[in-house]
Amino acid sequence: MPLTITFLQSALLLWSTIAQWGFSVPLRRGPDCPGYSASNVKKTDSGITADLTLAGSECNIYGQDLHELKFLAEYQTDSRLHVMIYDKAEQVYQVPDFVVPRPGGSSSAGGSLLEVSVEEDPFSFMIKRKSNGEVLFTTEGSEIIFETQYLRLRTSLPDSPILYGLGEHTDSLQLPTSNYIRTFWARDAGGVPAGENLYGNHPVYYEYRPKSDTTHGVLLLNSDGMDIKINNDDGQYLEYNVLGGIIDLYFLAGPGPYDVAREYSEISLKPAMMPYWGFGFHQCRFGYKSVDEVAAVVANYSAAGIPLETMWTDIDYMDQYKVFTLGERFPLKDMRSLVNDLHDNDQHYIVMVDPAVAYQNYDAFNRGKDADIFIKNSDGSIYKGRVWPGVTAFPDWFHENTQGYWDSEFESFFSPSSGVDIDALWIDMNEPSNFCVWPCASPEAEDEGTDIVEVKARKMSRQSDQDYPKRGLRGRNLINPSYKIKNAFGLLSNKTAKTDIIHQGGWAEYDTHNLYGTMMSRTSRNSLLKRRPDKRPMVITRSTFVGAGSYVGHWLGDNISAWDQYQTSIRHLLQFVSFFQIPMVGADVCGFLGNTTETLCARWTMLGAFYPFYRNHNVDGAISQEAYRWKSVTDAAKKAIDARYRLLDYIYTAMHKQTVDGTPMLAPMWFNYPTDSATHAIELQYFYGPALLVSPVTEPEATSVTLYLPDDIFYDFWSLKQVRGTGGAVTLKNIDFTSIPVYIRGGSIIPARVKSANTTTALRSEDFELLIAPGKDGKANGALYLDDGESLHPSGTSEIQFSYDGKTIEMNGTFGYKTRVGVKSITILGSDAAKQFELNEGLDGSWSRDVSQLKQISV
Ligand SMILES: *[C@@H]1O[C@H](CO)[C@@H](O)[C@H](O)[C@H]1NC(C)=O
Ligand SMILES: *[C@@H]1O[C@H](CO)[C@@H](O)[C@H](O)[C@H]1NC(C)=O
Ligand SMILES: *[C@@H]1O[C@H](CO)[C@@H](O)[C@H](O)[C@H]1NC(C)=O
Ligand SMILES: *[C@@H]1O[C@H](CO)[C@@H](O)[C@H](O)[C@H]1NC(C)=O
Ligand SMILES: *[C@@H]1O[C@H](CO)[C@@H](O)[C@H](O)[C@H]1NC(C)=O
Ligand SMILES: CC(=O)N[C@H]1CO[C@H](CO)[C@@H](O)[C@@H]1O
Repeated sequence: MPLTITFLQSALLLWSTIAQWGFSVPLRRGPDCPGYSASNVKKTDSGITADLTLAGSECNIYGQDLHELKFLAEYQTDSRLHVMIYDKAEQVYQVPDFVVPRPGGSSSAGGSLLEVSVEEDPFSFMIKRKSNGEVLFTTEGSEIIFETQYLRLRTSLPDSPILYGLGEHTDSLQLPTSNYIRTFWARDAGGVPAGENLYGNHPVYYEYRPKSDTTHGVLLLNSDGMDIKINNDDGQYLEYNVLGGIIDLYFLAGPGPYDVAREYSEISLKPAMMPYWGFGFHQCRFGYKSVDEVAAVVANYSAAGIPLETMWTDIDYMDQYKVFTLGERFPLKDMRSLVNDLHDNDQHYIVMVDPAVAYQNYDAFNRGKDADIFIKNSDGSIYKGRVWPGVTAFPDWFHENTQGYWDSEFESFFSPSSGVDIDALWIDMNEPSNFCVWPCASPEAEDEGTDIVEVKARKMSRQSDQDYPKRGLRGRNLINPSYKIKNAFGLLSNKTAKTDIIHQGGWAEYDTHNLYGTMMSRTSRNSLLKRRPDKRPMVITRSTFVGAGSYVGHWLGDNISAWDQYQTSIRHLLQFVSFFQIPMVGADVCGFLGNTTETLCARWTMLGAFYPFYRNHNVDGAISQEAYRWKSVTDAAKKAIDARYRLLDYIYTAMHKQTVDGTPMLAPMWFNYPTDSATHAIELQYFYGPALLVSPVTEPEATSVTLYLPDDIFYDFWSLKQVRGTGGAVTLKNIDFTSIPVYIRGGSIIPARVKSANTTTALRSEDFELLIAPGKDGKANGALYLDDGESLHPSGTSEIQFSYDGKTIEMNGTFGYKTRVGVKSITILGSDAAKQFELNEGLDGSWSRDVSQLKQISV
């Protein structure tokens, strides 16, 4: 197949180009340090413990070596092994359990899929897969360094390892294996190229081993700044270089990629279920200058006949960008009537809230000051930065009063009876972002310079170590540690909160910077729950850490209206949904920064319909890009929303499953075809739910696409025609700008609404049809989850399975959700034209029908 070869060759070419990006500095192994020797090694059926002692004189390369450590390996479940190396005194910072609750659990070596072993002198540890003895992780041959401000841990890996994860990044989905550095330090990073640190931090990787067809995962649960280096200059390895904290590793045995994702969800916690309406189409932009303009956009969507589910407002609504205020062009009376009109039409409203509170004499600031919730300098004064409103203070999410403060600001400002009655929330700038460049000596000055002043370390002021276990060693240089991670903003404190800040309770910003967005996320979710205790909150955040998905969704940040970013959005999205358990994710449709074009906007509007979170959003000053601005984009939006809404229950079901057991609702190709090596690097095609393969046109202005179809049966979603995948490339031509190639995977049953609607509320009264796409064995199955779409704890839910064996279509399951809606028809796809049959069954109890007895309604 020449096409296949060409396709793979170009993929390889692209691959090597990506692998060569940017990193001119060769990675070198750090200086040799003595490592540790183990004593008092105790092996039990549930794991291993040992004492570790520095095995020579201190090497103190980037701090001071700790002399006495402890090693703990515990089999927590049959597929999860926890390994910790921590200081004997337990003073070194550990990610607080109340931010990322640990799963715990105790199981036995006998039942485990993994096996841990240690070498005593020099100390090293090794993790093997028990079934085949394959070494998954080993520190042998590379001494562990554990210093006050530097940890180094290296595992050797097989040659050309197949690795994924380690985000948030915009690099290739399958990670480069040489000269590659991933930096973990939350950063406000608009429109950046690949290779730099971004908003969120998820130090977990997934590795596929082709020899055994197994996948495993490794999480380093550590929130300090770090560089993870992957290189092959000294054998192939992956090396953690961390600024502090402890070595806290979770090994997940898989053995399949979906298994690893589900196992990871036991640590990250299951994602929060989103409201049904959250899957509707959203419109936003930065730069709507008045409430009238916002209302006009809503009206124009309606006039254009494009279903708009939710209208958003960026920071424009505020008075001079001060949180919890309304600007003069957004008067309360008009805001309330906008929201009422939206609600009357079953539409929704969302606004942005930033963490930074203007340092000015106004209510929100004064109340925060009274509640003492702002981050403070060592002299007790409020720490100042500069964000949208000018000089700002930042809430300390560790402070015991902050939740109450945030709740009450929400309660009054977003009051249903007297405030702006929002339906969900958007939180931004929570890395936290600070426009003020280090040293930020006078945040009041607009032109705060970049002069480097002398960097002084401040000693942490604390009563005694004993009072603050696991909160961080004293006496560290919290501003300028000697090990330099590759933060694209340089110094750790540059353009964010100062890292020598000590939060209430004794935690240093140095150690907890990467948690700021997630702590704000949780606090904000709680505040929404306070307002509407029975309703599922939807919060969309920018900065995330391990576990954030259990509170919030995420938009991919400030992208550029450019074709390459449209492409990047796919791999960026997959990271979050498939690897990090944050499923409610989407990129700004049509692009954020710069001017979009009609063709890009049309394509992106089609693609966005297959993101979990579907929102058009644009920057201030750029040309307008609402879907109704161009004829082709209007057509694209109508067609895309029509398909998305008919499939809404299908994807809602997939999301529900992820919230229950961690099965990713979106998957990269290789998750479904791991043994097909051609799928490993594919990042422009993906599965939307278990059954739909999305393969958009990706090249600028192109109307054709060459895609890969594995050896399997597929059906074109639009024409319902069978397409036999052969494990090779397929070139599609004449794909106009209002089309997107989508395939149904053989073996699937998709419950779809018969008709779309103008709102998701109206959609809920439409009947279903079943699209039955038999696999190679002629069989198919699918699922449908139903609930009221909005309750936090719905009183009745239905979990329905459909199965088809070639003759009989059957529905069974549980039927707690009462609905008048039923299943009107089934459409059976095949090598001939699809056949549709009348059905008229309900969704309130099991049934089974012989297809040969059904009345055919079309040929
Ligand atoms: C809404 O549509 C009208 C009529 O086409 C147009 O004049 C106006 O500029 C549009 N406003 C917005 C905000 O889209
Ligand atoms: C801070 O970031 C700016 C880029 O935004 C850079 O020019 C400057 O050198 C950085 N300063 C430090 C101290 O890293
Ligand atoms: C966007 O288009 C507007 C209007 O044509 C133009 O004034 C502006 O410079 C453009 N912006 C960019 C970033 O190209
Ligand atoms: C949606 O509203 C438009 C008018 O704006 C109407 O023409 C169309 O029929 C409606 N669609 C549905 C599915 O109700
Ligand atoms: C429903 O049917 C499927 C396939 O026939 C079966 O695997 C499943 O156990 C059944 N579930 C219930 C709740 O009866
Ligand atoms: C900071 C940044 O580059 N953000 C996003 C821009 O858009 C692409 C795709 O939409 C994202 O993947 C980027 O991460």
